[in-house]
Amino acid sequence: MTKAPLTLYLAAPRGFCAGVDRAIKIVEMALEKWGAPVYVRHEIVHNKFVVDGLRDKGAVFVEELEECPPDRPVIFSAHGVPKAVPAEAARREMVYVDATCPLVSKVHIEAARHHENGLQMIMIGHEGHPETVGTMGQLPEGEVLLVETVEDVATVEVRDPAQLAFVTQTTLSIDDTADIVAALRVRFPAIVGPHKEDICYATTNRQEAVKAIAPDCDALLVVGAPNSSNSKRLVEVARKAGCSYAQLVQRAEDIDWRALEGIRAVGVTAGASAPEVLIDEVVAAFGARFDMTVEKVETAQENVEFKVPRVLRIPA
Ligand code: 0CG
Ligand code: SF4
Repeated sequence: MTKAPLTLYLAAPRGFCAGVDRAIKIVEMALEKWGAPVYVRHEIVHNKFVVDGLRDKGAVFVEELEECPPDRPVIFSAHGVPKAVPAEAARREMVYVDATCPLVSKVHIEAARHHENGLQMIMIGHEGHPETVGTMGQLPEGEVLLVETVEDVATVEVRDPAQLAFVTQTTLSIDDTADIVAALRVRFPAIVGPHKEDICYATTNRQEAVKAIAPDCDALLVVGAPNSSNSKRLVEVARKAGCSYAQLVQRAEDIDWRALEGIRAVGVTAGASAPEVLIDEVVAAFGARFDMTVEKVETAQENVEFKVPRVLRIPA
């Protein structure tokens, strides 16, 4: 049987960002330095394949610090933690390594600075997401108000409109966040905040790359996990940019081939926590079924790298 022709647009940048790369390295280096088990509070990054691989090497994943024995090292995930978590680890005299992405830590510092200046904080983010919990947890309970949508802006009750600042989650939709920030600036003209928002370079670049390919695609697949905020945003961006069939897949076995019957062009990208081997697997699955031509579409180049914490760079 002859295979149908298919153009596969491979977005770039896609996949691992510098913060994810660093967080995974931290777990690997901690295992080398201290041996197994090393505890990790929350999935180090939101990807089952990555987590399973580290578990095989001796990492133990837990949700709360209380689940860790005091005599084993613990690592905090890339998404960040409330201030109370390292404080509690220190109180228990635990060895801990913070794998919070430096770009998330930057937002933590911003929030703390505004608070010190007497400003009430608004956080734009998704309720319950670990990054939002971590950033809000930099300040005392009740000091940060959460805003998720433009509608929330209309109803949020602030102490003093003249004494207000905002920060954002790093993995939001650029366009939706711009609308929320604009609504905040209309309702609270004195609000202080970053020039645009706190969305990171990796989130920005992956969304831009999707926008470049989506209009030409009959379908677009985002390799990523259902709990990965930045990956889910890529699906939404693809749909908004004109590709009505955009889906999140964890790996090739999740692809619904019947839904893809008759397509001539497919887009493939991946969230910041999805390893390249899973993208290769998805591309290979298309190659097995179609007479495929791969076209790489690169909209930006990335050369960001973050060092691992010093404790892991010095010998045991
Ligand atoms: O995109 P979120 O914040 O959900 O995290 P993920 O682990 O998927 O990727 C980057 C990080 C940290
Ligand atoms: Fe850091 Fe952005 Fe990657 Fe999150 S998505 S780990 S903020 S670089």
